[in-house]
Amino acid sequence: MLSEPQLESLMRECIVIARKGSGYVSPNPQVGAIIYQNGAILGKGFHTKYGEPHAEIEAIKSVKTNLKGATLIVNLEPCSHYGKTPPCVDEIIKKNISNVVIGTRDPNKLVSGKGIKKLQSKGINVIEGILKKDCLKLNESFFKFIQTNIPFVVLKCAQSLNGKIASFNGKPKWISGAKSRTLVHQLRSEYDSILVGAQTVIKDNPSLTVRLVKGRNPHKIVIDGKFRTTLNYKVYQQNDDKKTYVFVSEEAFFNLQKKVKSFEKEHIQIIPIKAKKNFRFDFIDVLRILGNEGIASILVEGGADIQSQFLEQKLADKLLLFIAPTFIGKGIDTFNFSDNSIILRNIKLYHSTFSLIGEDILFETYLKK
Ligand code: AOF
Ligand code: ZN
Repeated sequence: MLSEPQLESLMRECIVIARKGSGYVSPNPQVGAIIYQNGAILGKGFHTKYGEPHAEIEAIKSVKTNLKGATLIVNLEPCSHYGKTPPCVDEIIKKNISNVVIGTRDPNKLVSGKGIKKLQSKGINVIEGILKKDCLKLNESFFKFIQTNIPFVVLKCAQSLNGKIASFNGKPKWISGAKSRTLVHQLRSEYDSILVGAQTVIKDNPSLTVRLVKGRNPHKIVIDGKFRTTLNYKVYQQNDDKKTYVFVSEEAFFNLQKKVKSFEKEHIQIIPIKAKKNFRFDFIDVLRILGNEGIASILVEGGADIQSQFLEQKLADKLLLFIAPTFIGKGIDTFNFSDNSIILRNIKLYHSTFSLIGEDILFETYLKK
């Protein structure tokens, strides 16, 4: 049998090939599979697109020789259910594969543990937990969404050294460097959707599309309690089959029916939400609706009010804070909390890391629920 470092190295490669499906497989997980025998990799495959064959099937298809005695390495437990495709375990058994090495169990109730049990019942040797942490991180959106039907929420902010996202005067300007901007476009191409507030649409007029890297566009979501935005903004230019949702207060929805109709004519979905004070929402209502739409992940790109509300309402899963080596004069703070305690004890962070992206610092952290 393969040694632990060998298994880890093969699993690392599974993760690399799994990522090729990023942006196309959601709400399914990213999965990569490798077939190994007699000291060599015989074949590889990954889940390429939602509804298409699973990684294991692609890997098996890529090998023309007999697989008796071979080892299959895969970052997620092979499925045992009939979904859009038949069970992977049946194909593994049929091909007489002897060993299956797994990164993590599949949290999908239809599969969890059952895939492993079925393989073992046929005498297949199963090893699980190889690079478990990395495999969990690879599919963090899927893991949350399949268990809760609530999308995985990532807050992305770019600020100066003195904690500002923009100055009071002057045109909107990129604060972070070129490398960070490219990375943000990469993230847009990976997450299912991007969310911004009306204030950001009006002030910055962003397109919220993917331009700096090759990849598909995300769905667009605008939070606009008073329904102030108009069709002229770039965010409402439709250039592919991706959807645009605008969440407005029930009050604005009923008072501005003509405007609602004009948006709907452009295939933009206007969704009324019961608002609280100052036209603010309980974001869980928004997340539930988006979850039912099959949106598994959201990249929140601003502004300060929206980001702060996600944190205060404990609905963010992860924060990506880009810090550029620059100072901005009097301006808008990155966060604008309503709570005025010295320390917001309600917001708890874990797994914080720092990295350098060009000249910027990227602070990445997770939020405890
Ligand atoms: C695997 N390998 O490559 C993937 C798996 O509707 P289906 O048939 O595509 O099934 C989707 C479910 O299958 C998904 O929720 C997850 O539990 C599992 N995904 N499993 O063995 C794969 N993508
Ligand atoms: Zn499968």
